Amino acid sequence: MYFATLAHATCPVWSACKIEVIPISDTDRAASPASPISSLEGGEMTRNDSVDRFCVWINCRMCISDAGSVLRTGPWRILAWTEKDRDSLKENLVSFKPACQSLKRVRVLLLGPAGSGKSSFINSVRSVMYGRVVLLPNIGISAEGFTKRLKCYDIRSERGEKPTALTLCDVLALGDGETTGLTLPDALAVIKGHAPEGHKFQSEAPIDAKCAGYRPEPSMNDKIHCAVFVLDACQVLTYSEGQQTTMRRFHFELSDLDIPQVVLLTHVDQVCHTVQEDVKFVYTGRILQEKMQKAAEVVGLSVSHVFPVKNYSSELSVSCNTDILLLNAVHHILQAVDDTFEDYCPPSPSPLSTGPQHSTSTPVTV
Ligand SMILES: Nc1nc2c(ncn2[C@@H]2O[C@H](COP(=O)(O)OP(=O)(O)O)[C@@H](O)[C@H]2O)c(=O)[nH]1
Ligand SMILES: [Mg+2]
Repeated sequence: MYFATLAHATCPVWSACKIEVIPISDTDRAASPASPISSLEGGEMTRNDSVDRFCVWINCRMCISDAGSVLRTGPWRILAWTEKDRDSLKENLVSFKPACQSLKRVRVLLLGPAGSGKSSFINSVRSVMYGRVVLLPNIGISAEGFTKRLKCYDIRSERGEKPTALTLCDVLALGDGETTGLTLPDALAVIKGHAPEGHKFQSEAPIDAKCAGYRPEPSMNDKIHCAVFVLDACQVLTYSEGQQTTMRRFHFELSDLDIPQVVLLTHVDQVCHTVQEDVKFVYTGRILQEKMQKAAEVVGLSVSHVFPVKNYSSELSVSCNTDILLLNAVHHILQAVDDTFEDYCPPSPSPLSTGPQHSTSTPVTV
């Protein structure tokens, strides 16, 4: 049995690829870094030859890639993909309680350009929990974004059950520059908890004390505890300067307020055929890795803050691996909140605890 890798890692076409054929028996792999026993230049192969060899590789390692992507020796991030893993991720969300005791629920604000998949992410997380694809009337195509109001969605373990500690909040899309879409002052009013549920965003009427339902003194639980930038993997290389400036500006201001932030990269099924077939290959190809790097750059965060997801957009039933990718993103969002609030909230009461007291203040806005 042989294991084939692309030695010419950046080459986007078969004809320019160099294939190395490496023995893959356990003893060989354990003994030393695999050394090729034969090496072929792509130009020497027919397309069928290379496909055959990759099939061998697929059988060996369950890892494939598109032409234009790079075959790697394994995923660059590890996720477990069994139903048991999906169920335990789900259970973790159901039983999640914020480490900061004064925080009853974690309110997550989804920010991003129109059509990036913010509303679909909410539907998808609900779909995962209900075990069936949920159809909410919040998805639609419109240049400036379909969502015009602040709408917060509780995430329940099942329909009719009591909500988990996670609430996902949808808002008007970010625009191109400062004159369109969600403005920074309006976003900050939402984040600080002043904007009432259902508030309709209007560029000519910024959120202020004159708005109906304005909360002058929001409680900690009215505020936003994490901002999630939602970017479309198909668009991430072509977002305009204006869009990129807006996102970096939001990132800068939110960081100043100590609001944890992560990036969701959606539409990953549309950039890689292999991932379209099965999202468990999401961390094996080079194309998506590059898109994740670009997404991190666009916002100004590191790649470790970026999580690829595939939203439920065309299918009528949920699938285990899509669920896992979505739940994994949710897990990291909740962890980012706990990591941030750990420094602001008192620790859980422990009768034996005599350690130093934490600050009881919270992030600037909270
Ligand atoms: N293939 C695919 N389509 C998606 C994905 N996420 C969203 N969509 C589609 O993209 C379009 C815009 O999504 P929507 O959630 O309304 O974007 P929003 O404006 O950010 O709320 C809809 O047609 C969705 O079905 C995804 O991960 N994969
Ligand atoms: Mg929307």
